[in-house]
Amino acid sequence: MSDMPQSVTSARDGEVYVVIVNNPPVNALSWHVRQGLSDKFAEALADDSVKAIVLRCDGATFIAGADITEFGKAPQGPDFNAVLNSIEQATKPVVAAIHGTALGGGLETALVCHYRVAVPSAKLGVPEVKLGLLPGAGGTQRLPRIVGVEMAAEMVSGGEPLSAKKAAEVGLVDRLAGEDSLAADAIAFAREAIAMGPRPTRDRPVTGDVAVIEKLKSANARKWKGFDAPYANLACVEAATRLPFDEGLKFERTEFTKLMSGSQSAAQRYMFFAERQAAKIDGLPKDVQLRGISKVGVIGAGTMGGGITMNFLQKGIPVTIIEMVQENLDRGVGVIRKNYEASAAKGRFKPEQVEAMMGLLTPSLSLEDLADCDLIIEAVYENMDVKKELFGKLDAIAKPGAILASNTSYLDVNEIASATKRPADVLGMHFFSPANVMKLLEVVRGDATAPDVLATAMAIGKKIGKVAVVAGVCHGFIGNRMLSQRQIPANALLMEGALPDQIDQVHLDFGMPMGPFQMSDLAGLDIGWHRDPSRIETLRDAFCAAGRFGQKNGKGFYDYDERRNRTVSAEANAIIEDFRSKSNLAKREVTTQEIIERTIYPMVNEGAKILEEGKAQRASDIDVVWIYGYGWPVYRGGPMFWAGLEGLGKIVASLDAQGIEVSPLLRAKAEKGESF
Ligand code: 3H9
Repeated sequence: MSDMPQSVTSARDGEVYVVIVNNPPVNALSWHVRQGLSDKFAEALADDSVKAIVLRCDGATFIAGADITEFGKAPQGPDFNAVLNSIEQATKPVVAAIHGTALGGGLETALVCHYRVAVPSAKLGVPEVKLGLLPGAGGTQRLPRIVGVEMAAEMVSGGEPLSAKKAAEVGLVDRLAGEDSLAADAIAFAREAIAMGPRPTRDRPVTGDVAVIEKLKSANARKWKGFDAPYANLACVEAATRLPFDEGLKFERTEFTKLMSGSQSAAQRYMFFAERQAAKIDGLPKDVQLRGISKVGVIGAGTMGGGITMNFLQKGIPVTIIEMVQENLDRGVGVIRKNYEASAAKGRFKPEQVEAMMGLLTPSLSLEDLADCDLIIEAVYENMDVKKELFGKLDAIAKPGAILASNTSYLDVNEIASATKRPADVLGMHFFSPANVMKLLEVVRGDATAPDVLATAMAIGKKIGKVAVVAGVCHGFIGNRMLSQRQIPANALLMEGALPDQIDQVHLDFGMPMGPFQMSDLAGLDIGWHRDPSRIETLRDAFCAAGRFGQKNGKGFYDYDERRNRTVSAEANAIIEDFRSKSNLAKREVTTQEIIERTIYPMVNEGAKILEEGKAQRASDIDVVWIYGYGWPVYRGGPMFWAGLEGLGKIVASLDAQGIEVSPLLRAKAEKGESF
């Protein structure tokens, strides 16, 4: 293998042989790393002058896992498990020296080492479950032999890493090294380990109580609904408690192969890269300089403005929040405090952190107080005239170079920008409610938006923990534009004989957090209502006339109790039936399949139109929007990925049969047998 990259090298420190991995960016276990490990360990073991071995990594991190880009391709290089087994069976003590993140296959590599030394800032975990997988290189069998069944079950099924300190407490790390002296400390530990000798993990007993597995399943039933991987992970840990090691490994292999060949893991691995891809902006100069954002202004202290504000305060960025009347300002600030205090009560913040965050907030009734802000986000009433007037005022107040953003969810950002003399500094930053929780941020690029303004908005989005996606100007941008293509046919289906509960249930079973009518009730049925109960032109008019406004007054498509639990409403269904009977449509049976074809296929079609119009940079960005903004189940990979699983040909045939204008891009891809 003459073209093999030199990603594994070695060094000597007396009787200690040091194996060094260097495979940027994250030292993933690509085929040449496995080959290098195999070669270097063989060399160390064959050399009688070597008494102990240290495995460490160059760069930012210890091994962060298997190389995900190799998954699904023809295998190359030595088998990972074979390499790990040979390390574990080494006749000389092996010490892993861990910094950065030891994740997945990286932690599994550390688990076959006989001892582990880590710097305090290191993190150790098995996040495979988040990729729809399980630690398939012995992790599910070796972890319970080191940290016990309880901790192992929690780690594999949740995927969250442990801090090195915690890892040291539970026996996963044998010694904490100095933050800046890992290489030397690991060598010193290896010298001590010569006397202790090898300690193969496979020979250690499994400890702990297997009952934890059922407890974890019931505690996470809601969170894991629809997912295969958490259960497969737990099945492997359970197997470790009753099977000999090699049998356990076989069990793990079978489960791993099942997950790896299934569509859930394919979707979740796709999303891993989609999320990272979304941060990349097409057509932007590489050397674009970001604008500094050290002070933010938010206009509007309602639900959205307050939620947006919280994101910045949490990252230590001061915010000036503006309202028009004192009472609303006080209420908005009060809600922010209450939310933080509720989080503090749950242990997410210390009380002094709450005070520190609130100390960064400046409430004001005067737009003039935004003069020193670097970024101003408008979150007021969704009305073009109101927004244009506001942006005109901001133009006069904001300092030169300040970024002016609108949180509009539908309106034309170009028109908003035209109200200023600096359209290059204007863009959309569309947050999703609750804005302090939902991870999606649609960054809407206006025709005139300057590259550095766009890049800065994307970067600040990342800084406040959002997954930011670039969208072009169109009604509803990416997410809401597609959402409307779900609501229109859902309403039509009610007129054909389906009931809200039936349609919503199909969406819940699909894995969505709520169906179209639950969402309508949440948003409020009276939005945009003409307020004349005698004028009933639409089903919504009928609901509002009957005083059914949605969750806000406990009555909408469903009835709600004071804890907002919903039940099917006889009254609501009677209103639907009454309205339907006045139409000329005959009532008929509507099937689950029809609900999917009528309400989900048109979303895919709209996504394709968004792509062909260049309003989204790539299909995977659309998927990121739906997963992080609307709770589309990640194991189905977003609407565009899912369309590929469903079959584009099937979707086009159904849309044709429904008389829907099919996107030329969708049709062309279907004809070529492609997916997005
Ligand atoms: C596994 O191990 C299976 C085994 O149990 C069984 C085998 C039989 N492979 O996230 P970043 C790329 S499954 C390939 O932006 P950060 C990433 O795409 C694996 N590439 O940096 C990006 O590329 P680009 C279990 C990878 O500092 C670049 O590295 N392990 C991999 O914010 C930087 O990534 C995991 O699931 C990979 N494994 O975070 C860990 N990882 O620059 C997955 C990253 O071209 N990784 N890349 O966009 C992570 O969680 C984060 O990347 C990490 C760094 C925390 C390591």
